Amino acid sequence: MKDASPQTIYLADYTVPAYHVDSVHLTFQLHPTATRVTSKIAFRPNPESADRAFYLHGEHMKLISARIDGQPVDVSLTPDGLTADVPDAPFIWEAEVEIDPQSNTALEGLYLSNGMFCTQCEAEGFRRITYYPDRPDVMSVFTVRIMSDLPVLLSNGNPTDSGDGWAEWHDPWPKPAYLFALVAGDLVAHSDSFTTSEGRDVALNIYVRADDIDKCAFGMEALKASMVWDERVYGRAYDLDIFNIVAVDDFNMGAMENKGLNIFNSSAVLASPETATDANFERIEAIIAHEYFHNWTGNRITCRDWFQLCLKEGLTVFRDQQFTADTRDPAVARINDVNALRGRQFREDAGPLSHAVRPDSFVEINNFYTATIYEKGAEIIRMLMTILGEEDYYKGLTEYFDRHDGQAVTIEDFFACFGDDDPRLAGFSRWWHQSGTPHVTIEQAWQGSELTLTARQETPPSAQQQHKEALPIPLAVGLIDADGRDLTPTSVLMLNDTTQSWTIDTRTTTPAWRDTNASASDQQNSDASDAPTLSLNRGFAAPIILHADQSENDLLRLMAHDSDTFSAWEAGRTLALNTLGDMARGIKTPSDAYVDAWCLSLRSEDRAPAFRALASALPSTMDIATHLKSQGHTPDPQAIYDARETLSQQFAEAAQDSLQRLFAQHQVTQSYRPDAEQSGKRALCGRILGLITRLDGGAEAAKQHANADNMTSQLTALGCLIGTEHATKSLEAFYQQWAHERLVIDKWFGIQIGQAAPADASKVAKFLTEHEAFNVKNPNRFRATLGALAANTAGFHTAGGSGYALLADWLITLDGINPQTTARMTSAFETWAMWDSARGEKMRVEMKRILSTPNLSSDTTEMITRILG
Ligand code: 0A1
Ligand code: ZN
Repeated sequence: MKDASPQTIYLADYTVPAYHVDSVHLTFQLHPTATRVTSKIAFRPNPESADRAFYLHGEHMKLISARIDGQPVDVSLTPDGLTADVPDAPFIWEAEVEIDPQSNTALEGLYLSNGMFCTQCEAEGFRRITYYPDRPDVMSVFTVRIMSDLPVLLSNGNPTDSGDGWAEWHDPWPKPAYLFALVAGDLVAHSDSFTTSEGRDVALNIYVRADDIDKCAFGMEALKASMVWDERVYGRAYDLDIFNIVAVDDFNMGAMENKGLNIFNSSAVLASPETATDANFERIEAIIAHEYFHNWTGNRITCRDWFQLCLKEGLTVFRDQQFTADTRDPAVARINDVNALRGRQFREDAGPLSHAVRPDSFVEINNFYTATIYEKGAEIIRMLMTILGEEDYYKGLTEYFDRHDGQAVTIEDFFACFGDDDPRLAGFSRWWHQSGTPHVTIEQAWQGSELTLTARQETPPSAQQQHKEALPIPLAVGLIDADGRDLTPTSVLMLNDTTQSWTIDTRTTTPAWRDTNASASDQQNSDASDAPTLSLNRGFAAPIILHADQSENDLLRLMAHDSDTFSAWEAGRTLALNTLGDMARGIKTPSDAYVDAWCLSLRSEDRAPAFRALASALPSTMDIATHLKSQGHTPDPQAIYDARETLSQQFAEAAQDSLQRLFAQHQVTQSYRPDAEQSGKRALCGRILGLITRLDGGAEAAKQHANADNMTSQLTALGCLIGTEHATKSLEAFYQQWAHERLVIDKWFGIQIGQAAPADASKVAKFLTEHEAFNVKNPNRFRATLGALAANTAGFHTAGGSGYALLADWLITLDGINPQTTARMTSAFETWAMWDSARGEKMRVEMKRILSTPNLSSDTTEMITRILG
């Protein structure tokens, strides 16, 4: 068990490690219930530390023996480690411990997954393997000997020697313990090779169970593309002779960037056209890139302490977003990024879990692998690039790699590489320290042909930070005329103060913005229909909530014509939010102009199918609820659900005449490729099939479901059929067809719950938790079931509270098995204050019930306590 009274850890308390580690030798004698780990570690007192206390982390293990410089030593065991008296000079520590991988259901440290030994050491899993100073600023060179009868024995670095029943690995690059990895199993490899720009030949392998060998080719291509991209764009080449990826069925997160031995959740690497959807392929490509890019941003340069987590995660997410934008359609990629940011990070930042990208304190670091640290962290790097321009951005990055290679550093070290005193970056570091999403209100005023734009920013106070300062916000602004032509190129206006104004004379030949002090308030809004229209926050250059109060006409113009594809989508989304919000409140029906524009956009040959698929989708129930809340209304999830249904039906009827034609026109006839072009067409056809189903009761979808030769088409059709008379038969057929494929059965669980009508969702979820294929110990299956319930907003938030109770029951059960996944899933309750008081209270009651569970983990305790506030 963990320490019973978890401590809050403060950034301000950081001190350098008392000892350096010069080398680590580990020997593993693998056994399912009694693995012996022998360590031989060379310690050296750190002259920069005044502290001589010798402390090693260690949990969940039995100490067999300990020696210093060959002599047995007495140690004092603490609940989470040990202390000992040590010489005041370099010394060799040797210890033997015993651990039990089989009973390790937490999936941290060394554990067993379907007979395969594997490890997860980030953030603090290594301390479950042996006694060690388990902190990221202790970096060392590791040599690892694995003894086991299993045929494949892997660790970090390069293989150095092997024999019957053993293998040895050596990693020449100093690394913190969180990047340690070991795998042993009955595995087969999909192999390839790569020659780096520096001329190094690298062996590439994806290790999987034999059944999965046909699902590795795409991942391998993605890996090679990532290697090429990082050399081309960031000048970073790979640095070992071998790069291994292993697919594991039981894994808490997506994947892990262990040096030279990435371990992946099988859902984040295995794919074949028959078993994986286009969205799966795209996610796999992004995660492979992400983990590979960590080799430089995370591994070669790592974090000094866990408060700096965004240093590696925000930067690496930004790099994987750039890679996806380069590999696929950049506008579509950006829309997907922003949808994810709003859906997870804005939501987090608006509630009780709001925290800074670089927090000042935490209890359980595992609870800080958040959307804020990852996604907002990436947005900050994006803004850095927007403000500095590409050339200076890459110059700063090169400086960072040159200056800090081999070190464990801080956000300040990173930021200093861009020139501490660059006036363009004044105040920029606040983005890392201040939590909350800034609201920016835009007013426009016309005087003749002159337009004055006034921007005002405000970040609402949050529980941990009452006072918020103005942030430097890059506002990317365009101006388009009545025919939709750009009057100016996109201009980046820097909003540094609380309020600022800029003026532009729209009649000059090359209109340009200039700073003004003019207040917009005494001037007139233009109501001339031929006045130019502002296109705001183009490309979502800043992660802000914009209040621009643009007219329906302006939004329709932007939706149809904006040269910034992201902003065209954004205008359509704003129109949809306004419409659905009003419908949910029962105060308005959709305007004809909006419905016509939506039909036009579905048919528009000028835009890529992938874009049209996104543009024709309605904002999520949660997005609409958030929108209503920001307008001061209490959202009713059922009313929002009904509004979405009504509008979708209206769209289907309005577009009726063109649906079959569009559906036929965009069918993919070539053999399956998961690339941007084909997947865009399938996404559009999927949208259209949803509309057709509203009109034909599912006949077309049932046909597609029965005949599909790829998972995207099959699953899309199955999703359409839920709620129709074809549902039961199709779900049964799907299960029979795919019962042997775990990742496909996860989809089967997820789609039934995710697409269930509100009144059915928790009943379906409960029924499926009793299904023979449900497995509480497998995080993917648990998420596919209970996570899908939480994501079905109207279904989870039914007025009776059955969704809340079911989730709470299962989180209580899971906590004793896997605290990390339990804690992450408590965020389903983070929106309690958004709903009416009856719902909010029911959510609080369930959270208190969880909290009162005897022996609740510190992970879950921290999360629930923070959410309750
Ligand atoms: N560093 C990995 C994700 C990861 C984080 C934490 C984990 O356990 C607490 C596991 C994996 C990444 O960013 O991909
Ligand atoms: Zn990462």
